[in-house]
Amino acid sequence: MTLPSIDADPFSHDVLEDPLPLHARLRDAGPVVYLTRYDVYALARYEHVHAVLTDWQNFQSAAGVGLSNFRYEKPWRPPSLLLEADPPRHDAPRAVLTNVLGPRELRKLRAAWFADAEELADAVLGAGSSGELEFDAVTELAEAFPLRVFPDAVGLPPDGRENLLPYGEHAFNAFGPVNDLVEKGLPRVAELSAWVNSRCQRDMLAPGGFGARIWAAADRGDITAEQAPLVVRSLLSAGVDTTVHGLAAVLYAFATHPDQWRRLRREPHLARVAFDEAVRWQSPVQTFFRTATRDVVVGGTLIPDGKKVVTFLGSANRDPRRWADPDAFDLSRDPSGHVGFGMGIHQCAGQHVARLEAEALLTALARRIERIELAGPALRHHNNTLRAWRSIPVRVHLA
Ligand code: QZP
Repeated sequence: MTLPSIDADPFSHDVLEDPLPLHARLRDAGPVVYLTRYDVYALARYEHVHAVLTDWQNFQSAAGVGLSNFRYEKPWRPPSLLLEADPPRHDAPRAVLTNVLGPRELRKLRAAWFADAEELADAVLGAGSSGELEFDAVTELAEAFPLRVFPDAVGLPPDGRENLLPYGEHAFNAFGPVNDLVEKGLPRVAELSAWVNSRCQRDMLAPGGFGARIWAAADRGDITAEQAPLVVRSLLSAGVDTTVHGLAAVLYAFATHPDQWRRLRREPHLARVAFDEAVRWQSPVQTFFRTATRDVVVGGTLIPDGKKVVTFLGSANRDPRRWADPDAFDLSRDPSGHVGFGMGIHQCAGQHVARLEAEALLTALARRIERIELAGPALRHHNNTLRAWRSIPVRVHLA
């Protein structure tokens, strides 16, 4: 079989505005498609995305999970001990973070985060009032809620928290090519990195938080004291923008699917399914790369040693070979098995945190809002990795 090749740019503004046509084209062209512009092998079908993500022996992360190949290029920051590492080096930091962000630890946060969501909902919607109002669901809810709960849970001091979103924004752009999106971030990289790195130190992190628990793991010898700040850095890199755009995705989904909102109001226990279905449907994290560690065959195609492959998570999550009616946002569906949180040994370590945030916020909103609809055009925010929103103007009718 000859390898289909395409010269499209997945990181062009056209595609970032609406990636779905490119996804369909890639899936239909074959199991593996060569992207001439970047000399990488694209996987866009569920079966092959899943296969590559669960095969860390043949597809390593230590050469970087963006376009840049660390075999040949110097990374923009010291590589992550989790994301950009393979077993065995990956395993101790991963075990520590999995434990710190695990269900057991999160049960302690649950009541506080539900109360925070109630407070935020009251502040945005006006306590006790009725009628209708309009606001931007991105700034007022999707950004406001994670910024209210997550930095406190990490144990960050109050100053400089406004740096978290711009740092994440650049980190996610930096997984793509050095295009205009990366270039516009460059002037602030040194300053933002210095701020983030300083906050990873032990004396910056309040007792009881995720950060202090990572340092406690270093005291126990589960990781070294040199590793601890980099594990904290993973929290600060991956923990904010992702949940902002995950929450934006589910709010957009409900604003455009009034029947599904009515169903959530009747059956509020569906909040968690709704969030996972929105992560499948929008895939806030769109692409991740791996590097072939040897000549390896996928879907009948040889991928040469050292070459980059790019997995299109958003495409796998709407592959009609895997999902019935993939473009529908549907609370009746079982979205489990989606690759929006990745798959395999690197699958999102913070997914329980993200789900808890979503459950708290949706529960508070479902109690108060009878109907939510778009009050104007929702605007995309272009990022090389994130499927993100700049603005989602909504009108809500209060219960
Ligand atoms: C970013 C890190 C969607 C993700 C890949 C997000 C992410 C995860 C980990 C790190 C950064 O460890 O720095």
